[in-house]
Amino acid sequence: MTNKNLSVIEADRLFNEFNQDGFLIYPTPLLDAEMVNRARVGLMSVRDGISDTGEEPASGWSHTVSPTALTKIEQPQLASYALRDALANSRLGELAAAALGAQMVQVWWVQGLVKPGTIASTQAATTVGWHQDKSYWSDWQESSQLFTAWLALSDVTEDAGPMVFVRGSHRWGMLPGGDFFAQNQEAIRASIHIPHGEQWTEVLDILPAGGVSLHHQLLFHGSNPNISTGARISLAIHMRTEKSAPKPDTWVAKYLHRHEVCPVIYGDTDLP
Ligand SMILES: O=C(O)CCC(=O)C(=O)O
Repeated sequence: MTNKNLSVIEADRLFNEFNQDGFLIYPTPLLDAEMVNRARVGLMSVRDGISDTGEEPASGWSHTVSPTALTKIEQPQLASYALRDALANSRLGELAAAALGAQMVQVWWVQGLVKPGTIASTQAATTVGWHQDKSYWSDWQESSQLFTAWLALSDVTEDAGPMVFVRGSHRWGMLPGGDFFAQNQEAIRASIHIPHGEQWTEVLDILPAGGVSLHHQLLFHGSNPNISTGARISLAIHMRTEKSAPKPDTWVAKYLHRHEVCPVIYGDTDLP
Protein backbone atom coordinates (compact mmCIF):
# COMPACT_ATOMS: atom_id res chain seq x y z
CA MET A 1 0.00 0.00 0.00
CA THR A 2 1.29 3.49 -0.80
CA ASN A 3 0.18 7.08 -0.20
CA LYS A 4 -2.91 7.27 -2.39
CA ASN A 5 -4.82 10.00 -0.67
CA LEU A 6 -2.28 12.31 0.95
CA SER A 7 -0.62 15.04 -1.11
CA VAL A 8 3.12 15.58 -0.67
CA ILE A 9 2.38 18.87 1.09
CA GLU A 10 -0.03 17.21 3.52
CA ALA A 11 2.42 14.35 4.17
CA ASP A 12 5.15 16.93 4.95
CA ARG A 13 2.85 18.78 7.32
CA LEU A 14 2.03 15.56 9.20
CA PHE A 15 5.72 14.66 9.44
CA ASN A 16 6.70 18.10 10.74
CA GLU A 17 3.87 18.27 13.26
CA PHE A 18 4.57 14.79 14.66
CA ASN A 19 8.27 15.51 15.00
CA GLN A 20 7.78 18.90 16.57
CA ASP A 21 4.99 18.09 19.04
CA GLY A 22 5.50 14.34 19.52
CA PHE A 23 1.85 13.75 18.64
CA LEU A 24 -0.66 14.33 15.89
CA ILE A 25 -4.42 14.74 16.30
CA TYR A 26 -6.30 13.75 13.14
CA PRO A 27 -10.04 14.23 13.62
CA THR A 28 -11.09 13.33 10.05
CA PRO A 29 -12.51 9.81 10.49
CA LEU A 30 -10.27 7.09 9.03
CA LEU A 31 -13.13 4.59 8.95
CA ASP A 32 -16.69 5.08 7.72
CA ALA A 33 -19.47 5.16 10.30
CA GLU A 34 -20.53 1.57 9.61
CA MET A 35 -17.03 0.20 10.22
CA VAL A 36 -16.63 2.26 13.38
CA ASN A 37 -19.91 0.85 14.60
CA ARG A 38 -18.90 -2.74 13.77
CA ALA A 39 -15.58 -2.25 15.55
CA ARG A 40 -17.24 -0.76 18.63
CA VAL A 41 -19.78 -3.60 18.82
CA GLY A 42 -16.93 -6.07 18.23
CA LEU A 43 -14.87 -4.68 21.10
CA MET A 44 -17.81 -4.61 23.50
CA SER A 45 -18.65 -8.23 22.59
CA VAL A 46 -15.07 -9.28 23.35
CA ARG A 47 -15.33 -7.44 26.66
CA ASP A 48 -18.48 -9.46 27.39
CA GLY A 49 -16.60 -12.71 26.79
CA ILE A 50 -17.76 -13.39 23.21
CA SER A 51 -15.29 -14.52 20.53
CA ASP A 52 -16.31 -15.00 16.89
CA THR A 53 -12.88 -16.32 15.86
CA GLY A 54 -12.58 -19.09 18.43
CA GLU A 55 -9.59 -17.36 20.06
CA GLU A 56 -9.32 -15.46 23.32
CA PRO A 57 -7.64 -12.09 23.81
CA ALA A 58 -4.01 -12.36 24.98
CA SER A 59 -3.31 -13.25 28.58
CA GLY A 60 -3.24 -10.33 30.92
CA TRP A 61 -6.93 -9.99 30.14
CA SER A 62 -9.37 -11.31 32.69
CA HIS A 63 -13.12 -11.55 32.28
CA THR A 64 -13.62 -9.69 35.53
CA VAL A 65 -14.79 -6.38 34.16
CA SER A 66 -14.99 -3.66 36.76
CA PRO A 67 -17.65 -1.07 36.02
CA THR A 68 -15.68 1.47 38.03
CA ALA A 69 -12.25 1.19 36.42
CA LEU A 70 -10.71 1.39 32.97
CA THR A 71 -11.06 -1.99 31.25
CA LYS A 72 -7.96 -2.87 29.20
CA ILE A 73 -8.29 -5.84 26.83
CA GLU A 74 -4.98 -7.12 25.41
CA GLN A 75 -5.03 -8.04 21.68
CA PRO A 76 -8.86 -8.01 21.42
CA GLN A 77 -8.61 -8.58 17.63
CA LEU A 78 -7.60 -12.17 18.41
CA ALA A 79 -11.28 -12.67 19.27
CA SER A 80 -13.04 -10.41 16.74
CA TYR A 81 -13.18 -10.32 12.94
CA ALA A 82 -14.70 -6.82 13.06
CA LEU A 83 -11.61 -5.53 14.89
CA ARG A 84 -9.26 -7.32 12.45
CA ASP A 85 -11.14 -5.65 9.56
CA ALA A 86 -10.92 -2.23 11.18
CA LEU A 87 -7.16 -2.56 11.67
CA ALA A 88 -6.48 -3.75 8.13
CA ASN A 89 -8.88 -1.50 6.21
CA SER A 90 -8.53 2.02 7.49
CA ARG A 91 -6.32 4.83 6.14
CA LEU A 92 -4.16 4.52 9.25
CA GLY A 93 -1.19 3.01 7.38
CA GLU A 94 -0.67 5.91 5.03
CA LEU A 95 -1.24 8.48 7.77
CA ALA A 96 1.26 6.81 10.09
CA ALA A 97 3.83 6.29 7.32
CA ALA A 98 3.66 9.99 6.45
CA ALA A 99 3.96 11.14 10.08
CA LEU A 100 6.90 8.82 10.79
CA GLY A 101 8.55 9.07 7.36
CA ALA A 102 8.38 5.27 7.28
CA GLN A 103 8.59 2.67 4.49
CA MET A 104 6.75 0.01 6.46
CA VAL A 105 4.21 0.11 9.27
CA GLN A 106 3.04 -2.94 11.19
CA VAL A 107 0.58 -3.25 14.05
CA TRP A 108 2.28 -5.25 16.84
CA TRP A 109 -0.09 -4.92 19.78
CA VAL A 110 -3.59 -3.60 20.39
CA GLN A 111 -5.32 -2.67 23.61
CA GLY A 112 -9.08 -2.25 23.72
CA LEU A 113 -9.94 0.47 26.22
CA VAL A 114 -13.35 1.00 27.78
CA LYS A 115 -13.49 3.86 30.24
CA PRO A 116 -16.81 3.89 32.09
CA GLY A 117 -18.82 7.08 32.43
CA THR A 118 -20.73 8.33 35.41
CA ILE A 119 -23.81 6.19 34.75
CA ALA A 120 -21.70 3.08 35.40
CA SER A 121 -19.90 4.60 38.34
CA THR A 122 -19.95 7.78 40.35
CA GLN A 123 -16.44 7.34 41.69
CA ALA A 124 -14.56 5.71 38.86
CA ALA A 125 -10.81 5.09 38.95
CA THR A 126 -10.53 6.08 35.32
CA THR A 127 -7.57 8.42 35.29
CA VAL A 128 -4.56 7.16 33.33
CA GLY A 129 -1.43 8.45 35.03
CA TRP A 130 1.27 10.42 33.19
CA HIS A 131 3.65 7.98 31.54
CA GLN A 132 5.91 7.30 28.56
CA ASP A 133 4.94 4.15 26.61
CA LYS A 134 8.55 3.13 26.08
CA SER A 135 8.91 2.30 29.78
CA TYR A 136 6.52 -0.66 29.22
CA TRP A 137 8.09 -1.92 25.98
CA SER A 138 11.16 -3.86 27.04
CA ASP A 139 10.49 -6.62 24.47
CA TRP A 140 12.07 -4.41 21.77
CA GLN A 141 15.66 -3.64 20.85
CA GLU A 142 16.64 -0.28 22.31
CA SER A 143 16.64 1.82 19.11
CA SER A 144 13.34 0.47 17.73
CA GLN A 145 11.02 3.03 16.16
CA LEU A 146 7.68 2.37 17.89
CA PHE A 147 4.62 4.54 18.31
CA THR A 148 0.89 4.42 19.07
CA ALA A 149 -2.28 5.27 17.19
CA TRP A 150 -5.28 5.84 19.42
CA LEU A 151 -8.47 5.22 17.48
CA ALA A 152 -11.69 6.61 18.95
CA LEU A 153 -14.68 4.27 18.68
CA SER A 154 -16.99 6.72 20.48
CA ASP A 155 -17.03 10.51 20.41
CA VAL A 156 -14.33 11.74 22.79
CA THR A 157 -15.44 15.10 24.14
CA GLU A 158 -13.70 17.18 26.80
CA ASP A 159 -15.75 15.56 29.60
CA ALA A 160 -15.36 11.96 28.32
CA GLY A 161 -11.85 11.47 29.75
CA PRO A 162 -9.76 12.30 26.68
CA MET A 163 -6.06 11.61 26.51
CA VAL A 164 -3.84 14.56 27.33
CA PHE A 165 -0.48 15.03 25.60
CA VAL A 166 2.45 17.05 26.95
CA ARG A 167 3.64 18.94 23.91
CA GLY A 168 7.29 18.38 22.96
CA SER A 169 8.03 16.04 25.91
CA HIS A 170 9.22 13.31 23.50
CA ARG A 171 12.47 15.30 23.33
CA TRP A 172 13.14 14.97 27.09
CA GLY A 173 14.43 11.39 26.87
CA MET A 174 13.36 8.52 29.10
CA LEU A 175 12.60 9.92 32.58
CA PRO A 176 11.69 8.16 35.83
CA GLY A 177 8.38 8.89 37.57
CA GLY A 178 5.70 7.98 35.01
CA ASP A 179 2.97 5.49 36.01
CA PHE A 180 0.04 4.47 33.79
CA PHE A 181 -1.86 2.94 36.70
CA ALA A 182 -1.53 5.73 39.29
CA GLN A 183 -4.50 8.05 39.82
CA ASN A 184 -2.84 11.13 41.34
CA GLN A 185 -1.65 13.19 38.38
CA GLU A 186 -0.26 16.01 40.53
CA ALA A 187 1.96 13.60 42.47
CA ILE A 188 3.28 11.97 39.30
CA ARG A 189 3.96 15.28 37.67
CA ALA A 190 5.80 16.52 40.76
CA SER A 191 8.10 13.51 40.57
CA ILE A 192 9.03 14.09 36.91
CA HIS A 193 12.13 16.20 36.46
CA ILE A 194 11.28 18.55 33.58
CA PRO A 195 14.53 19.47 31.79
CA HIS A 196 15.76 23.03 32.26
CA GLY A 197 14.20 25.46 29.76
CA GLU A 198 11.32 23.11 28.88
CA GLN A 199 7.65 23.62 29.72
CA TRP A 200 4.80 21.31 30.65
CA THR A 201 2.06 22.20 28.14
CA GLU A 202 -1.03 19.98 28.06
CA VAL A 203 -3.13 19.40 24.92
CA LEU A 204 -6.46 17.54 25.02
CA ASP A 205 -6.95 14.77 22.44
CA ILE A 206 -10.54 15.55 21.43
CA LEU A 207 -11.76 13.23 18.67
CA PRO A 208 -14.97 12.14 16.97
CA ALA A 209 -15.64 8.42 16.60
CA GLY A 210 -13.38 7.18 13.80
CA GLY A 211 -10.78 9.91 14.40
CA VAL A 212 -7.27 9.02 15.48
CA SER A 213 -4.23 10.47 17.19
CA LEU A 214 -0.63 9.31 16.94
CA HIS A 215 1.93 9.67 19.70
CA HIS A 216 5.66 9.09 20.06
CA GLN A 217 6.85 6.39 22.47
CA LEU A 218 8.68 8.97 24.62
CA LEU A 219 5.82 11.47 24.84
CA PHE A 220 4.37 12.01 28.32
CA HIS A 221 0.62 11.50 28.24
CA GLY A 222 -2.23 10.35 30.44
CA SER A 223 -5.97 10.81 30.55
CA ASN A 224 -8.63 12.49 32.64
CA PRO A 225 -11.54 10.77 34.40
CA ASN A 226 -14.64 10.25 32.31
CA ILE A 227 -17.29 12.53 33.79
CA SER A 228 -19.71 12.15 30.88
CA THR A 229 -22.58 9.67 31.09
CA GLY A 230 -21.42 7.27 28.37
CA ALA A 231 -18.41 4.98 28.15
CA ARG A 232 -15.31 6.19 26.27
CA ILE A 233 -14.41 3.36 23.85
CA SER A 234 -11.17 3.14 21.87
CA LEU A 235 -8.29 1.08 20.57
CA ALA A 236 -4.66 1.88 21.40
CA ILE A 237 -2.86 0.46 18.38
CA HIS A 238 0.86 0.03 18.98
CA MET A 239 2.90 0.03 15.77
CA ARG A 240 6.44 -0.26 14.48
CA THR A 241 8.33 0.86 11.40
CA GLU A 242 11.06 -0.90 9.42
CA LYS A 243 13.54 0.58 11.95
CA SER A 244 12.62 -1.88 14.68
CA ALA A 245 13.39 -5.38 15.90
CA PRO A 246 11.99 -7.41 18.77
CA LYS A 247 14.27 -9.14 21.25
CA PRO A 248 14.28 -12.88 20.54
CA ASP A 249 11.84 -15.18 22.33
CA THR A 250 9.74 -12.37 23.74
CA TRP A 251 5.97 -12.33 24.14
CA VAL A 252 5.62 -9.69 21.44
CA ALA A 253 7.76 -11.60 18.91
CA LYS A 254 5.40 -14.54 18.90
CA TYR A 255 2.54 -12.52 17.36
CA LEU A 256 4.43 -10.60 14.65
CA HIS A 257 4.25 -13.31 11.99
CA ARG A 258 0.45 -13.55 12.36
CA HIS A 259 -0.49 -10.85 9.89
CA GLU A 260 -4.23 -11.33 10.32
CA VAL A 261 -3.69 -10.23 13.92
CA CYS A 262 -0.70 -7.89 13.43
CA PRO A 263 -1.28 -6.55 9.91
CA VAL A 264 1.37 -4.75 7.90
CA ILE A 265 -0.69 -1.66 7.10
CA TYR A 266 1.83 0.18 4.95
CA GLY A 267 4.57 -1.11 2.65
CA ASP A 268 5.20 -4.80 2.22
CA THR A 269 8.50 -5.45 3.93
CA ASP A 270 8.33 -8.38 6.30
CA LEU A 271 11.00 -7.84 8.93
CA PRO A 272 11.89 -9.92 11.98
O1 LIG B 1 -6.66 5.56 26.77
C1 LIG B 1 -6.04 6.19 27.60
O2 LIG B 1 -6.61 6.96 28.36
C2 LIG B 1 -4.55 6.09 27.68
C3 LIG B 1 -3.99 5.28 26.58
C4 LIG B 1 -2.51 5.31 26.50
O3 LIG B 1 -1.84 5.63 27.43
C5 LIG B 1 -1.87 4.94 25.26
O4 LIG B 1 -2.56 4.65 24.27
O5 LIG B 1 -0.63 4.96 25.19
